[in-house]
Amino acid sequence: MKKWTGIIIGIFLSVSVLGENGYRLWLRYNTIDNAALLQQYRQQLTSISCPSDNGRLIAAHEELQTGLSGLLGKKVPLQMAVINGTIMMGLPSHLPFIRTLVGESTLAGLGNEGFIIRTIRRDGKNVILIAGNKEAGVLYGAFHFLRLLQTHQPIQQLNIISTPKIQLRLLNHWDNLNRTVERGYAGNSIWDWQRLPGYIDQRYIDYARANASIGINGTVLTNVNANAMILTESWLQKVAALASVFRKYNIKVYLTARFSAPVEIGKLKTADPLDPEVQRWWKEKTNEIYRHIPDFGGFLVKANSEGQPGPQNYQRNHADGANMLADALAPHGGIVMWRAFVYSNESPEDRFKQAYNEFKPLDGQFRKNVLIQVKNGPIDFQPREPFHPLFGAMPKTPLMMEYQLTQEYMGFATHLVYLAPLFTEVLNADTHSKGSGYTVAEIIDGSADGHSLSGMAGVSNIGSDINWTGHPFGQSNWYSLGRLAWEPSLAPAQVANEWIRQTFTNKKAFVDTVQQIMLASREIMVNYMTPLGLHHIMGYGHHYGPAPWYDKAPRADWNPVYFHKADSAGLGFNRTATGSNALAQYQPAVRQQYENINTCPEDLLLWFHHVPWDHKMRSGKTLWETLCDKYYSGVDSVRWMQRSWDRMKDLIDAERFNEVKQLLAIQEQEAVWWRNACLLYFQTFSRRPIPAGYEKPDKTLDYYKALSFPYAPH
Ligand code: GCV
Repeated sequence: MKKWTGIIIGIFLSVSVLGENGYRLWLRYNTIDNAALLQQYRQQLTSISCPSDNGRLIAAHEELQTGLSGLLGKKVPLQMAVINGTIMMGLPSHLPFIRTLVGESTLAGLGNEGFIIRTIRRDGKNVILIAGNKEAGVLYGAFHFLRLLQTHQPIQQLNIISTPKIQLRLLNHWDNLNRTVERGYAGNSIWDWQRLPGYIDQRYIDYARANASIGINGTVLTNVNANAMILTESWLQKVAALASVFRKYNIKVYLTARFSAPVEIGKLKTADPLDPEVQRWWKEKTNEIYRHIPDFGGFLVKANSEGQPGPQNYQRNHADGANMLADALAPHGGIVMWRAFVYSNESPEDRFKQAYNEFKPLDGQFRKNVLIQVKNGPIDFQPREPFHPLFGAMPKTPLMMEYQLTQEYMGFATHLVYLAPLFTEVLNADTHSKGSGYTVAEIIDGSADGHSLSGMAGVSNIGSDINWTGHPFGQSNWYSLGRLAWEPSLAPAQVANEWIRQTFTNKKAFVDTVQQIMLASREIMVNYMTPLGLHHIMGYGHHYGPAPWYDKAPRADWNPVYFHKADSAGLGFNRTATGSNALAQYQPAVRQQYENINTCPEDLLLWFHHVPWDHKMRSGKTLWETLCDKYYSGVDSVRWMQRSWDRMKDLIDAERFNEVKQLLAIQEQEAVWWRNACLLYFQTFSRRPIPAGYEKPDKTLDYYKALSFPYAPH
């Protein structure tokens, strides 16, 4: 009773006093506001039973009870150790009839994390069964069932089987030990290291619930620009405290391993991966970690990239480094995620090509418990990138996907940009590997090459802001990562639809309009920032706003001018055989399509070609005219988003309506800034007018060049 009162008070407080501050994410569980549906659900769902009081099912039945009680607006009793509820949850070991009902092979197919939700007849009444082979499956089934109710789906005759396509579904936090977050735009790190391990913030539990609800089963707590201190005894105690909160929700903890840790905290003279002392140090360190965290997941490593230490400091290669760590982790079942985001300070080679050049020759040389973590595109999380050429090029090595949820290059936590269309554009790309053609999704889910290890990670956009992600719509990108890692074939429209219904409301006028805004938002952002395949033309260091003119960075490939190559002849980076020949890294069918200026998709054109200003695009207009059209259409479309959002005023709470309204107004100003700054700058090369009929930039290029942002977050 006491606990129940607490929940009621919690719900009351968050709705009435705090209002809709976004803290509850997509797990709001407000009482269903459709009277007929509410009555139907209430009649059907009168009790939950769990045949075992096995503590490992506790998260599932707690969530189901909290969720149902909120959604139905009345307490739904939970009965332990009986089997007569209208919802029954459990494992075949508790409910032996599941074996015959579902069949052994279907059950086996569920693996450790899959679930079934099925309407069955028992004792003359309909019962909804939520079952899995293992506790994790029941947990995911409970969340799935709650999603059905939150999105107002019929539940009379359920027959759902679901298993994740990708094994490791992770968030990567770029969180530092001093609680700053690299490229974080939503406040400080949520890990309160100072007060850990003694103080368990409610946020950790809610973070775990949110992740479990979308199938995320691992979290890398620390920045890839790593600090070795996290591997010391007192910090491992803090990590262990977090791990014990997350365990109940099937979430494993991973850490970033600083390659030079044996020197920095181990007092060794070297970190050479072939040195026996170094190998022993990592083995002992790993054993120590497992003493603290018996189900520790493993290490994520950024090595020999952007100044980070790595095996190349000792004339060894990435496989030598990864394998040394893999050997230390293997006895415990841990894995290494070794990042392919490498490019060297010294190399004059097109940065696009460097990861492929370093990793492709190592295919087949990594231990079984190593995955190579590859960013979705070859440069760095730009608004649009072609798929990374490593996908499909390393058949003997499991490659995992790295997306970026935090919007480093996409307007920070200020711009409304729904990223699922970007994610699926890459997943659905045909790599043409092995001739017959496999999509990127089939490479990373392991099916193309028969790998059992598979993974997808998103660089987290989470911080201490009350709504977690800064922009209320940033939550949708966290949500999408989980949903698409579970099932990469989900359509962005479906993911958006269910997120909107759970996060805001099921009202059709709202759902339809906001879904349209979300689905269009990524292309709109591409249009006002980097249309037609422009890339990496943002402000130096902080990456805020446009600076296509910038050429003062200490290294060439940090300068926008390196990437757009504007001159009086045209615009874009020639990566065909007459240029850097990066296209040779793709399979022939991809290369042929992209290297022909007439068959290259126009939205990737300037990634691969230096295109004359008067080049006729497929519309019959010139490159310059089309560039102008795109930039102007981007701004116009932000104004369309604003008008559409304004119509939503009476359909949702005032708090979130106003937040988004204000953010859209800034987005509009910044879109104008991007458009004007970029067109005025490129115009100095094209020497052509902005077509008649378009509003003229109201500021000069010099004005834009003089803007400075010393305190922009980065
Ligand atoms: C964590 C980009 C970002 C860096 C980031 C790096 C990486 O360069 O700007 O902040 O470092 O990518 O992914 O390692």
